[in-house]
Amino acid sequence: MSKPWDKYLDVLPEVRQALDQGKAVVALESTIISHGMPYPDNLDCAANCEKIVRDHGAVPATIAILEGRVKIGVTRTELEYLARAKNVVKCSRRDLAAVLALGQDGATTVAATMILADRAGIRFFATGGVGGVHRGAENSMDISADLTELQTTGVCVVSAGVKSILDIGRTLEYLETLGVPVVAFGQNRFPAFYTPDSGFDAPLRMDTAAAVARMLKVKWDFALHGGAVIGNPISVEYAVPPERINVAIEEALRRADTNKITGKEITPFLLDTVKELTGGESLEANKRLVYSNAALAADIAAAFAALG
Ligand code: PSU
Ligand code: MN
Repeated sequence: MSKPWDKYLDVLPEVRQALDQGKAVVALESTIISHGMPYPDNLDCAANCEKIVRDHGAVPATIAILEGRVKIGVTRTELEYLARAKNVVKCSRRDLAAVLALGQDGATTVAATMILADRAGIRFFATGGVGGVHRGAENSMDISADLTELQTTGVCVVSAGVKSILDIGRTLEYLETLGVPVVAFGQNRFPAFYTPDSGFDAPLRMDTAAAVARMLKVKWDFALHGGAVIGNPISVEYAVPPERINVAIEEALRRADTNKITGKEITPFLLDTVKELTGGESLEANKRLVYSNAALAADIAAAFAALG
């Protein structure tokens, strides 16, 4: 049965077929391409993610908006465009309708990618890190719309935890209030993006993709709508040593403050500044952790599909 949003979606044939046949599909976001990494690392990372999802038995669907059309899956040409273009709007929930109505290009955040994945019938999604409660949010009120999206939209988000540029303790508290399951994969601690240990215990621990898939099956069978955060720790060989990353983050936060960077600009600014301050080490870590998340999301999607 057709839905009112179907007319805005262009679903790649391969993705359409996989969805119709109940096969595993993994959504990938595009803010990380247009605003999270420089060219050509962004293109390299996005293309490798698609390959890794395939190698793990699922079909990748990179989600973005091009000239007001929602792309559920992009072609190589479209991916290259997203990686190079300068005027792609960072698009979260509040921006979606305007970007579509105005016929603009939009790179979708975790929140917006979740919405579009959900409308297309995709339940699993891999990213780098979810947005969260920013440090100093008690004054700035800067809390990512990713968190409230997780409360309502039924998509499982596999991330490397919450970036340590954020207030991780408050982010976990907020997710508890919203009723979002937060799982550390294979360890007790919730991971912190560039490093495997945030210093906070995760509320849940699971050790297999099948266990995560079973939890989501029960959650959604029970009409407990909304998503889940799976925190997949970066492997130690690719992690940035905590001393180094923390110094860089403190300095990046100072520069953001001095330059009065706020709102949607702050996360891209911090990522770029941390990259510069670590001599590119944080970018390499970012790519590696996304690859690991793409693999795990595909494993979970495949395990979920096998539940029937
Ligand atoms: N993960 C990365 N790099 C990124 C992001 C995630 O490795 O750039 C993006 C996601 O799109 C996420 C966004 O939704 O950062 C958070 O932005 P904000 O803090 O403005 O909500
Ligand atoms: Mn914000």
